[in-house]
Amino acid sequence: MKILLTAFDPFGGHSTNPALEAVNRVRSQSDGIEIIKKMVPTVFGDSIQAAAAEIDAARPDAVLCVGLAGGSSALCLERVAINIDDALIPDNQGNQPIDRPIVPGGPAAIFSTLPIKAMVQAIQQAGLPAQVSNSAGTFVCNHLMYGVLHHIQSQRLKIRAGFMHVPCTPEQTIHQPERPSMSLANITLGIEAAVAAIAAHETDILLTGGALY
Ligand code: PCA
Repeated sequence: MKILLTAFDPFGGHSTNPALEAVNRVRSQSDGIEIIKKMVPTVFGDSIQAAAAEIDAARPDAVLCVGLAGGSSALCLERVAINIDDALIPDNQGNQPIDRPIVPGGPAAIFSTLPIKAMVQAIQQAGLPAQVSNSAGTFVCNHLMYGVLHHIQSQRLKIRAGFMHVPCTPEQTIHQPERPSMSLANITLGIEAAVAAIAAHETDILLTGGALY
């Protein structure tokens, strides 16, 4: 099985992006899983183009896009991407779209096709906090997730895809001690557990993962 991992370059004033650092540390080969890695720019449009080109060239069986969610305390498996860009901050090229559809006329939302519950469970079993998230935001991460899933749907590719948000590292929070963080080693471990769950589960398991509000 071949799995493509994508991660973003640093953005929004951060000097590093733990998603990228962790993806770079993930073992490239384990238990019959071949990992391909692709850095994508934190830029509306270009991020989807870069990931779609890599998908078309490498033809992976599954795609896991990884991004930073500053302020989150757990590894978050995104359930759904919505067809809207509404940027609170500019991307790395100064674009700041407001209420713009990602794909005009496209579906309002597209669900992850990865086994997110199994991935949450695998990460928890590795001893790390993980949860299903019901919103990937409206910045470049949601944009990429929607774009990748829409590309796969419209090209009728047999590829499962989805998105995982990761917390800041402790190094990023030294001046904001109240901000949650997770070490790079643990983020890497969590991604590896998630990857193993993708390979082990063709379909998802039935496990509570909803939210009351
Ligand atoms: N996180 C941002 C964009 C790039 C990244 O790593 C987001 O959550 O949209």
